[in-house]
Amino acid sequence: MPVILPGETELYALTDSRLSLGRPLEEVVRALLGAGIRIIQYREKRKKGGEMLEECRLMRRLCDEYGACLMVDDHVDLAMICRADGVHIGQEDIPLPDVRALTGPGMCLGLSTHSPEQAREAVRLGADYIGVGPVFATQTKEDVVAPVGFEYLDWVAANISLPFVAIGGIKEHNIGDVARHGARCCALVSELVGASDIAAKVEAVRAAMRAGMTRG
Ligand code: 3NM
Repeated sequence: MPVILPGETELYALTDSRLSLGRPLEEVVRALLGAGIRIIQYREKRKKGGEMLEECRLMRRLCDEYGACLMVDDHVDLAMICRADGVHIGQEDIPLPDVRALTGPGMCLGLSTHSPEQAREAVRLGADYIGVGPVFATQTKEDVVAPVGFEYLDWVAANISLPFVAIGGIKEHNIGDVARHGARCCALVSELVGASDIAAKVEAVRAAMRAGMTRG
């Protein structure tokens, strides 16, 4: 199955067990995939490698079942062992060329960026897509840079030809504005995994995003 890139699908979900209202990973991920999410990133900051690997393997099985793309945050080793479709890295992680040297050309590599300089560098380094954020303030990511607002998003939409995903504080009530500023894919953490009815939330968020695009 070919890797699905941001831009080919509107919503990109990330896991976070601390925000999932105590529900098991399988329940949360099945709800997301069942609601039509086609890119999902395993993102856990405080678990041990063994537990993370088991969870990545579970997500690989679920993504195969639903025909979805599995990304792993930071951990290139886990991504390779569980046969993820790709790895997402941040500015302070192992540099992209070193990750590429390990994975080979077949894996999708995403890089978080927060400025035009970082976006240009991501293109030069051969990222497959970039993250653009945080668009709004967020409590979900520790040590996050100040919100970049729409200014950086507008710049990326006008100047960068790579697929990109907007991230950071995106909710049902503001995703229409993000779409109007050129985002064709948005990544959400707390809004989706923290919803009591995940399927209903995915549907509402998707509808709000489409409404923003058509008003664009
Ligand atoms: N990366 P929420 S912001 C994982 O700006 C992540 O690169 C960001 O969580 C970036 O949707 C972020 O709950 C957290 O605000 C997004």
